[in-house]
Amino acid sequence: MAAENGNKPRVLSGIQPSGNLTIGNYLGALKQWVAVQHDYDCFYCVVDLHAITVAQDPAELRRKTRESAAIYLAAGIDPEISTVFVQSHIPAHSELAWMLTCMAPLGWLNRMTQFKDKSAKQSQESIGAGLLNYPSLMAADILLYHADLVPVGDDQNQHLEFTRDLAQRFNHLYGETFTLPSVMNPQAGARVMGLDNPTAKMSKSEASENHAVFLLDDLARARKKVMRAVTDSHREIRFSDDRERAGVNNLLTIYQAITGETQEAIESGFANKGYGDLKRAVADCVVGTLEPLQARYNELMNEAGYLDSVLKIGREKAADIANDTLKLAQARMGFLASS
Ligand code: ATP
Ligand code: LTN
Repeated sequence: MAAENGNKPRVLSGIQPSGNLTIGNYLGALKQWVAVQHDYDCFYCVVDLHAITVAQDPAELRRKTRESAAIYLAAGIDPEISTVFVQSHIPAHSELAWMLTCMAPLGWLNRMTQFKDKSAKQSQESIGAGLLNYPSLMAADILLYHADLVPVGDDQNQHLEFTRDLAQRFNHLYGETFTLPSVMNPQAGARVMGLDNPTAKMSKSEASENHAVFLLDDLARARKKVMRAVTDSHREIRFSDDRERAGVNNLLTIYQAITGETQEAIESGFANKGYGDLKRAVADCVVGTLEPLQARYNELMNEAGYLDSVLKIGREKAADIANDTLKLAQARMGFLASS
């Protein structure tokens, strides 16, 4: 069952409103979302149901949910072209997630590296079962819309494999129902590393001060974070898989993801230059990305009612599709239709 608007294949993706969005979220996800929106029928949601897999303060969650939606628009998502909505506004996500949870083998869930990483940071008694079941909810998000493509950073590739496997299992057991989605990773920036610890993925939930540049960071602060990034004791500026050189590689990757230049052009541009020059160049292009985004963000937030009206239109459009798919899946699974 292919999803089409005109003849455009469909795209779906989401970001958790679990903190301040980072340049990792921007380069791994948002930037691709903006780039594909004219060529695909795009659905972008703020995945608040995913955010509660770790404890959230209610007032803060509400605030971050609006803030995240506004950042999508400020980054260049055009709500006239793309559908922007909040996951919890559409109950079908939770309903299909439960059906999929019941079919998801524990063995598959236990193998998810995101679950292993996040659960290792908490005691068994404090980990909610939602953290383990997280991928079934993500599968529901994607399958409800018959998405063909899912633009994400590469940390999500395993969840995409899981989604395909689960969709295949459902189709096999109950008949062709879901489209099998493919993952879409950016060429550069699929995994931006922490500035203070370049062997760990940059994450919005990491508390240390110089770990991440946030999209709404004050520009001077963003610059300072880049200038303080961990490097190494070598001198040569080149891309490298060497763990010891991960800091410089990360700075070069951020530069490449923002400028779109080839690795060869970047390396020759930095020949005979020092790490200070590299950091200044990266800081300039990071600030150059943040500045217009923040200006649009402030405008949007000052326009009373605008964001809420975008989310309402998005909800209506998304709900129509999601409810149809849910009904079909329920019928296939054997639920009695309500009269
Ligand atoms: P959290 O720390 O709360 O788990 P996160 O910062 O890892 O969150 P998510 O909301 O889980 O962010 O991810 C949203 C999108 O951003 C996903 O597509 C994910 O792959 C991408 N993403 C997140 N961090 C990075 C990163 N460091 N580099 C590239 N892409 C990233
Ligand atoms: N699990 C994703 C966020 C997410 C998502 C989705 C991404 C939830 N549902 C559907 C793509 C499609 C993450 O980045 N942690």
